[in-house]
Amino acid sequence: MKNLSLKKSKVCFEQAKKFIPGGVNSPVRAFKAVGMGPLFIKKASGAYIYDVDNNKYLDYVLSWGPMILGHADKGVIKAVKQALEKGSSFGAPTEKEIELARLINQIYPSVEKVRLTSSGTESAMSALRLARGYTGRQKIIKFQGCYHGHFDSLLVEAGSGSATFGVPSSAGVNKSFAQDTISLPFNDINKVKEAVKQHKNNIACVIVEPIPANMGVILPEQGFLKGLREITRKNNIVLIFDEVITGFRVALGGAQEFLGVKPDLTILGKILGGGFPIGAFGGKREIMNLLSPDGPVYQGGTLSGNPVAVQAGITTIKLLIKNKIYDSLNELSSSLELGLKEVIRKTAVQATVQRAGSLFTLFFTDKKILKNYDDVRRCDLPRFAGFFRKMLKQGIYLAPSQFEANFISVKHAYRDIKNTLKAAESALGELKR
Ligand code: KE4
Repeated sequence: MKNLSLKKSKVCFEQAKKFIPGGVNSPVRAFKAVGMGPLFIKKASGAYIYDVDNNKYLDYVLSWGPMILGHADKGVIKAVKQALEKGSSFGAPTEKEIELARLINQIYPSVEKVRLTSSGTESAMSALRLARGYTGRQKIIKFQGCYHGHFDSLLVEAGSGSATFGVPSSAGVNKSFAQDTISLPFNDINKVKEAVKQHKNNIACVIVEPIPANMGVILPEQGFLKGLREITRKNNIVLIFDEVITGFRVALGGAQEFLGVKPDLTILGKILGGGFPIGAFGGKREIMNLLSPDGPVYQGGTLSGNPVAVQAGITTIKLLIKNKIYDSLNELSSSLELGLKEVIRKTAVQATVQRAGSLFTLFFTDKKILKNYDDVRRCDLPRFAGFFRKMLKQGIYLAPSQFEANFISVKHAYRDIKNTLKAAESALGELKR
């Protein structure tokens, strides 16, 4: 397997570290979990991404999800250019925000009203405050390995980057914050029942990734989400679905459409902005009406509803609807899953694949099914890192952590799947030896 020339990325990394903590603006990009320095990217187009050493890779990270249409989609770029020519930010309401809010409500009927923000973290943080304001209660329930951005209350046994570094709870998070966060194993409805019984009437919300992707892709067991819905409804607890990854990904209407369970509040992001900074939180009118300026729960943002990001989102969503992408995207994704399972069988490496729509993770484990964070923590992380590096050398750019998901775009073709499977067979074969 040829060695990659990453000379320029290495030089960039040294320069970046002089001015930027860890040389990156988001930890998981540092590639620490895969034992190498990060790639510095020069450009991307369609399903491909190019680094500063002119290496070309098939991209399964897609900016951690947003680029479902592929990079540099011509329709999105044209619409964004036109929006940009009218000015980039006004700090005042625009008609386009009404159009995007209406689109979200049409696609997510549970979202009767929605507030736009600039990131998933900002949306999760605001949704939590709103749930506490609405219920007058303090405690929240989240699930180990689920990640909802870097808000203090939610950086307790979180997934994604914080799991990647084995730092489930971040430094700097006040004990008082962590004390109000009850972190339970995903897929264990009895633990939820026990926690609700123990902290009766003091739980404001349950926040969950309905299909967790920040500990790799974990599938909800039959009845788990329905059980959450029943328990929260019975105890007047706000059920929050964090659909920042699953929204517009596993189905146009996200996991709530895919699995048929409706939350009280929904958090959106990533695809919603088509690659531009955006987040959103929304849900029942009676809850959302508590938000300032009409209600007592304060929330705001300079660039919330930014006209350029909003236009990118509207264009992206309209293209997803017009091109009816989900059946063919899911078929392509299924062919990759089945192909990888066949390669794992042939090479007899201890690994398995879990997928939801066009979201998937290859786990290095002897387990047939991974149900929660503990299962993922037992994976063979060094073997994952070796597999990642061998795939990268063959031009396949996977998510650089066992605790992340991979994403497929409409620009990935069957020949790309074929090449991925060929590279995986060679990489797994080498790992086996
Ligand atoms: P942002 O603040 O990064 O826009 O969104 C936070 C967030 C909230 N909820 C879910 C389910 C998420 O997955 C995320 C962010 N996802 C990570 C990747 N797993 C973003 C990548 C990064 O942190 O650099």
